[in-house]
Amino acid sequence: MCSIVPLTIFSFGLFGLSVSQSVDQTPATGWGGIRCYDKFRNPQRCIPEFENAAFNVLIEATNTCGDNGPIEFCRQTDISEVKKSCQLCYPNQHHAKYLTDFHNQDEPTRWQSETMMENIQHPNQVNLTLHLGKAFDITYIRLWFYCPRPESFAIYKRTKEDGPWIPYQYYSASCRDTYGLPDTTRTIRGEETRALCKSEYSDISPLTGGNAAFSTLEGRPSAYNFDASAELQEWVTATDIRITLDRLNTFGEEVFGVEQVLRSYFYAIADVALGARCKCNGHASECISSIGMDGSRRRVCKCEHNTAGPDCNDCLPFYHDAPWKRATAKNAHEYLSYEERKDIAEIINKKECKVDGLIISNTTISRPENLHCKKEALEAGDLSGRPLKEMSTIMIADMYKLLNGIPIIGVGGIDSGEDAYEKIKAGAKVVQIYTSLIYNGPPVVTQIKKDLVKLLEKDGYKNIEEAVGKRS
Ligand SMILES: Cc1cc2nc3c(=O)[nH]c(=O)nc-3n(C[C@H](O)[C@H](O)[C@H](O)COP(=O)(O)O)c2cc1C
Ligand SMILES: [Ca+2]
Repeated sequence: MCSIVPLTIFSFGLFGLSVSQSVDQTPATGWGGIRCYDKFRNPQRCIPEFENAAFNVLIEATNTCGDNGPIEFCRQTDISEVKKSCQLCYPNQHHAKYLTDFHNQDEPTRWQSETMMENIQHPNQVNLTLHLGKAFDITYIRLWFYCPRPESFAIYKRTKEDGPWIPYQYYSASCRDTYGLPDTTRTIRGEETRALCKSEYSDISPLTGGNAAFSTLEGRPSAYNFDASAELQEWVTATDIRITLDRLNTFGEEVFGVEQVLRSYFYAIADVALGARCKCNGHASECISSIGMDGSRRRVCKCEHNTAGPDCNDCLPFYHDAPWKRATAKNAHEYLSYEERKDIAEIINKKECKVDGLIISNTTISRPENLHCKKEALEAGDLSGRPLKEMSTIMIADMYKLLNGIPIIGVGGIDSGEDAYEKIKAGAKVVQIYTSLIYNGPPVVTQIKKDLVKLLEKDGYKNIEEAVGKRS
């Protein structure tokens, strides 16, 4: 039985992430993305725009002031005198939706927990959980407190919706006692996906308006070579974020158990921002809303480069000729790399694989610079015919050197006896035409054969076989 392996000349590749430390308050979207094709329709690594992925996404809170009926809370108004002014909070007044809403910076809306009087202090904890609905590449997580920053709190992430919670960062004035970790700001190579504990944000001052910003790549040495670090690419990935508020900061006077004092200790946060890009592995410049089978709305990458899946993490059906890869800054992996071509040749060369021939190549989704039809070049779809000729001839010559005599069927832009001869000299034993047949009809075959005979004679070859692979 005869088997033929068509070898398409495309493949896919990887991408990195810029480190941003911006902590602006809740912009719905930020800096733009990068398109997947340049103006000549050549593929390039693309990325969706930078955005606040938490904006208007509902955070689940395990405790909210007023949820169990109105309760009284008192505000710390001055550090030295500790004056207290008390008021009630009502159901929905400090709902978790106010963590991610759009508000006036001067009068921010806020989520607030119950107070120490309702026993929210350590060892009890309050959790805030954010489900993103898909994977994002997280650059920073920023919290804007409306109370003193907690004495201890932690950030966790999930990389799959049903996966385990993975520690991302601990903040504590008592790192050792509370989390069993040293107080550090840097990791070392080999331990770059370890969550650190920092005491940086754990002072009781300021009493309100303090920020805590966690930059996912800060203090991690491979951040400067992010493209090559599979470890850090995984580290920045998250589908869900959880903040655990573990211990309230106090002035210490709560030990006397005075109700008004206990009512002055609670958690309150005005804003949670997540600086991130929708994770599309370098194969999409946009993340769009999609309605699932169950009617639920979620975001998915608008995949290009013949990829598919919510994160462009797979090849489209019938585009599995090359293995799936992330796109890199240097290479969107449109073409098979030399290593990949070598791998393919190695398999084909094995006798037990029983491959009788290789078709090189199929069409291209790139747009060579010398295309005359600039307008049509902007349309989506594959390109065949003359613009493909040189690309496929180069691929034939390359593969000819790697194959141990497995016949190559040369195809791509053959229009004349001269074109066919070029393919033969590059290494093709047989040639195939498609586009030219459409434009010129069957007589083109007779013409090609006649011209080919003349060219072979001119160079002193008795038959096609003798000319195969003779390109200098
Ligand atoms: C309209 C059209 C349909 C094609 N359909 C197929 C196909 O079904 N399977 C395949 O392997 N190649 C297909 N090809 C690719 C051709 O076989 C050929 O590899 C490619 O067009 C390059 O050769 P050409 O420049 O002579 O057209 C198609 C090409 C065109 C233009
Ligand atoms: Ca708010």
